[in-house]
Amino acid sequence: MATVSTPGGTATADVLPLTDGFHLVVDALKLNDVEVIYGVVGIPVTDLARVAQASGIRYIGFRHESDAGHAAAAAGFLTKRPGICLTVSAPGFLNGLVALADATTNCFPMVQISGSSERHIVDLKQGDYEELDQLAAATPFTKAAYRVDRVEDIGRGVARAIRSAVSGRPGGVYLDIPAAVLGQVVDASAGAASLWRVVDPAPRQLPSPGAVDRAIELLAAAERPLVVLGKGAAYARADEQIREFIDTTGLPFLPMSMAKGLLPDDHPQSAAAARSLALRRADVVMLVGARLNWLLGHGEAPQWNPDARFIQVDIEPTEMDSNRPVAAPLVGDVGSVMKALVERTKPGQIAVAAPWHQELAARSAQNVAKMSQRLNADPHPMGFYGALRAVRDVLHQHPHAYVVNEGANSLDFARNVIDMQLPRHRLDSGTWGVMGIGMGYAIAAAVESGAPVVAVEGDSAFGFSAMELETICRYRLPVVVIVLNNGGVYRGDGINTASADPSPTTLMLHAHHDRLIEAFGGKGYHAATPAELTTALTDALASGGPALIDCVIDPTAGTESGHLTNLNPQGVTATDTAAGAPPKR
Ligand code: ADP
Ligand code: TPW
Repeated sequence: MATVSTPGGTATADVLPLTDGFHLVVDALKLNDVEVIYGVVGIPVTDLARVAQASGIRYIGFRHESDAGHAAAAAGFLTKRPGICLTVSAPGFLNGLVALADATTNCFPMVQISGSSERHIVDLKQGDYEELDQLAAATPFTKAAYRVDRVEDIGRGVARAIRSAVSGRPGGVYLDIPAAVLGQVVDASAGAASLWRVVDPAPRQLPSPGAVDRAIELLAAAERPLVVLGKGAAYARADEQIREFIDTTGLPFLPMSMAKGLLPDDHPQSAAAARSLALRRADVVMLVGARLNWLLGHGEAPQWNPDARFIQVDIEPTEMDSNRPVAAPLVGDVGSVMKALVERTKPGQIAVAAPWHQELAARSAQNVAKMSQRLNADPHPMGFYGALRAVRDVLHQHPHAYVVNEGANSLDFARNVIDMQLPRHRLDSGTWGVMGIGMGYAIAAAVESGAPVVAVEGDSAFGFSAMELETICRYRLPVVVIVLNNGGVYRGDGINTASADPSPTTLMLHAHHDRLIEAFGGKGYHAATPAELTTALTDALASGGPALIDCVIDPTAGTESGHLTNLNPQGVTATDTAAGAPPKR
């Protein structure tokens, strides 16, 4: 039976101790090991945050629910437990919903707990304070959505939300708790008895031996096998099993962006520097916690070998065959599947032919040489590569630092330039390519790990969550934000030929983002050369406190939509043409 906290009343012999909905929600969360809540307070959840804080749960108060939600989602990815986001009714709830939907899309476990208005008034649309049918609104964007209508169901609601978020394919869960339920007072012992701890919320899921052997046989017969590691593999925390499988088989592997560091980026079997060749030539591809979605060109030619055969390791059975036929489905959790693969592979059964390794190694060497030319070119004004070389080199001295990354060019270039040594240390815009995850993810990484965080941000991307600099300073988090400032969405040289207004992609060219953090007592830096950036980042990391480096980048650097120009439909009368911009593909 759970112990229960009370709203401050003292029990006497003739008065039964009482509790209420606020305390029961907090007790239920504590019972299920929740340590941090990310949120924004207001009616009707302000007391929930206070009670949580008094109970020892850490409450991190944000300036916008979207950022609190992104933080909760990142916490879910980093800890393999549901990140909790707390929002107020209607507008606050809706602000959080983007992050909840994004968590579902990214397969991160998260629970958004929101207060809501009086049910009977909402349901008859009588116009209550912040009236909205939140359960109905959340349902299409979530893995599961629940409402607690009676105080005695709080324990059940929390248990269902937690299990739904982390079991099977993780995702975003909505838990609606109307104000009336939060304020309802009940007998404390009955309240305590209504709570429970979820047993084994994310049970292991083992593949059948036949399915494992089928995959091994396919790999054994391959001439040019390839393993693709996705963020599901990073999330699974099966680091040892994955390492053992890759090391014992000698298979080349390709990490998706958030799987970087699962095996170190300088691992000899990494095919990252020969990515396009690897995709185009591989004849058997094993996807591990990675979907064959747009990020992998749906597995289709010309990016892929049209005859490639696929093995897919995924906890979600319906993911199989979503894009290409899967010849060897391995439905299960990554840890169990990789362990079974290691156990059932006979010594020497999977051997990678030397020519394939040589082909990949030769292309990698070529591409590394090309990349180092770009990195060392040092144009004036500074371009993305010069800046990112400086960031990469400083981060080599700080392998434990977390890297958060968003933007278009800032994302595409940094993903390739900044190598990772440790699993789950890189967080980025993810499956949807969302701008605005930056400060929320950075805050969660700092809060959950205590380690330094470096957020590499496009100037446009940064703007989406910039006000959370105040949150970073208020909690004195070890976050260093680098704004790659080229004065625009994508580029800073957009031209509007129709009127005196700035072009749609234009932002303030000479903005000093460093002054934003100074408003809150953080340290601001301004860097216009790689050397200045090196000094600033070194100093900022040494200081351990919040800092922002405004890094001036050539406004003509980068391309519209970064590496996604092919997805960008081109209008016939585009007025926002950037002078000298390379033609869109
Ligand atoms: P990426 O974007 O890195 O390619 P995706 O987000 O597309 O990765 O894919 C992640 C996949 O991992 C999802 O299909 C999800 O079902 C799967 N997944 C998440 N957790 C696990 C786990 N513990 N075991 C197996 N698969 C998992
Ligand atoms: C929630 C569309 C994709 S990338 C981007 C936007 C607005 C910003 C690119 O400029 P930035 O980066 O950040 O300065 P860089 O390095 O190219 O200069 N709203 C949301 N998500 C997305 N993806 C967009 C808009 C977009």
